[in-house]
Amino acid sequence: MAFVVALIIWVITAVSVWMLMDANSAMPATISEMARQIDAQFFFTLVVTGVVFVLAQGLLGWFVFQYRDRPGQRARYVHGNNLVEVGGAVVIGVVFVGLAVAAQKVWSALHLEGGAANQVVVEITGEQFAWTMRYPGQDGQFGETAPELYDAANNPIGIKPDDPSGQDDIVVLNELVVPVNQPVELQLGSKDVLHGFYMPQLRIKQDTVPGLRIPLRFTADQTGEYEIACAELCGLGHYRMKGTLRVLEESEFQNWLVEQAVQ
Ligand SMILES: [Cu+2]
Repeated sequence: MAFVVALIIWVITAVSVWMLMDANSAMPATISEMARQIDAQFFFTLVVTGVVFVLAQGLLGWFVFQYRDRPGQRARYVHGNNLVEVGGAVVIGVVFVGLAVAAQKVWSALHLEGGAANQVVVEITGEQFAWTMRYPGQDGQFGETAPELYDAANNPIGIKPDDPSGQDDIVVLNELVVPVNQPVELQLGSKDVLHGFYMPQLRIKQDTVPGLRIPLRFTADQTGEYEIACAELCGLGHYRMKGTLRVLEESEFQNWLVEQAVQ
């Protein structure tokens, strides 16, 4: 009986490892260096914790079998071992702090290291149930906005008509267009509730919060069309809150900007 229990533990362990490896290889393709670094970070964490998981479950099964109820063997009581307990806690602490410190590099590149001279800035505002993208136009300045000017059909984010820096702002619904191999800074916000701005191929998922502007940076290195999803259950229409990320060649991107400005 003890052997059957041990076997069940080992089988569950093996199936878990197989499922995680399978899920890991089923990730969508990456289109930025940062996305690949994030994947590497996840994979490293998975390997470290996976090895510990297999060792711990293997030992558990072995103990179940080894110390089963059998004739002539009396129960043994252990009242703890300070060295093993403190040592275990220290090793676990070092592993977790080490993984967290290693991940800071990617995190800070995503959130803190902006300001490249040639960066494209796009403001993104989530609302039930759409994404509004705004480009600052020729002057590089976003015009001021005011909630009382919200007008779903003509002025979804309420740009003040009398602010000159807002007059050339380009507003696009549900479509984020960026040039390839050029740094992009997003400024994420929300009009109503929490939304989750999610671009799977860039491994970027960031909640948008009313009243906050959250910066995010990425540089896409492959042209193409990719999905943008809302990753935060934000209301009845959540399922249809999606957009498209289009990564274009630099010249195509400039043409697109000109086309948008004419409209
Ligand atoms: Cu949403």
